[in-house]
Order: sequence, then C-alpha cells, then structure tokens
Amino acid sequence: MATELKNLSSYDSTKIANGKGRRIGIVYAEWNEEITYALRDGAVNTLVENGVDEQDIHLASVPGSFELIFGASQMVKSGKYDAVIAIGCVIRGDTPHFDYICEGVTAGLSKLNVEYDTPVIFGLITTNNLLQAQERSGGRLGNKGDECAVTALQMIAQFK
Ligand code: DLZ
Repeated sequence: MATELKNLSSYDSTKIANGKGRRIGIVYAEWNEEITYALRDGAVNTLVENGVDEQDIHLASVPGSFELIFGASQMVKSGKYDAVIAIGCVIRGDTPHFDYICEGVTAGLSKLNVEYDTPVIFGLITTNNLLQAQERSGGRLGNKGDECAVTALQMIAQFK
C-alpha cells in the first residue's frame, strides 16, 4: 500500500456510483479489534454516505484474519451480495506467522475473485507495527475501510 502518497479516505463522491439498492457483505476479523472495528465502521459510513441502505449491509465477524477466507466464501456463495468486503489487520511479530497469514488470506480472497462473480474487496491491513495500522484506520493516512467501500461500489457499477 503506497499510502504515503494517497490518503485512503480521499475520493470524489461525484464520481462514485450511487449504492441505492445494492447489498454488501462485510466480514471482519476480531483480532486487532481496535483497528478492524474502525475499518468496518469506516466502510459502513462510506457505503451509507453513497446511498447504500444500512439494512442492506450485512456484517459478520470472524476470529482472525485467516478466517476471512471462509467468511467471505460463505457470503459469496450465498448469492445475496453485490460485493463482499473482507477486513482484517495483521501486525508483524517475531515469528513468520505474519507471512503465512498474509499469503493465505491474499491467495484465498484472490481465488474467490477468480472463481465467482461477486467482487471481494481486499481490506486486509498488513503492517510492521500498531502505529502504521492506526494511521490507516482513521489516522494520518485515512481509513482503508472508506477505500474498500468506494472500491466495492466502483466494482459493482463497472461489472454488474
Ligand atoms: C494467530 C494470529 C496472529 C499471531 N496474529 C494475527 C494478526 O496479527 N491478525 C489477525 O487477524 N490474526 C492473527 N492471528 C490469528 C489467525 O488469523 C487465525 O485466527 C488463527 O491462526 C486461527 O486460525
């Protein structure tokens, strides 16, 4: 994420397709909840600001980012949603666990995008420390949840 050059919350609302009548699934991880709840709330607020009815946004939590794959997969396969947003936060630790989770989630969500017709938006923050995650979840660099919401609406408008 080259976000030093781009505020994650910057978008031109006149260029975003209105989301009225669109149904969005958001699956979010409980791990690093300070961050993921802020991302989730950013996504919901931006969807609503751009016309999506709150009752058309379905939230589901999973324990950790690795479970985003299963959660997003269930949402996609349900056929209920125009787009699915997967939100998580993985912070690098002392072991290679970070790499396995990031690679697993990336591969799993990518596979869903290739195999099904519902866009799955990648809202996984992968950072070296907590401060970098805070900066991207409503801090200095905006909120990646906002960016995911805008991306979802753009993908729906373009392909559905
Ligand atoms: C185990 C683990 C670790 C070490 N770190 C994170 C993290 O930074 N962010 C996150 O979302 N989840 C983490 N997890 C939990 C895994 O995603 C997963 O829930 C467990 O390995 C159980 O499958």
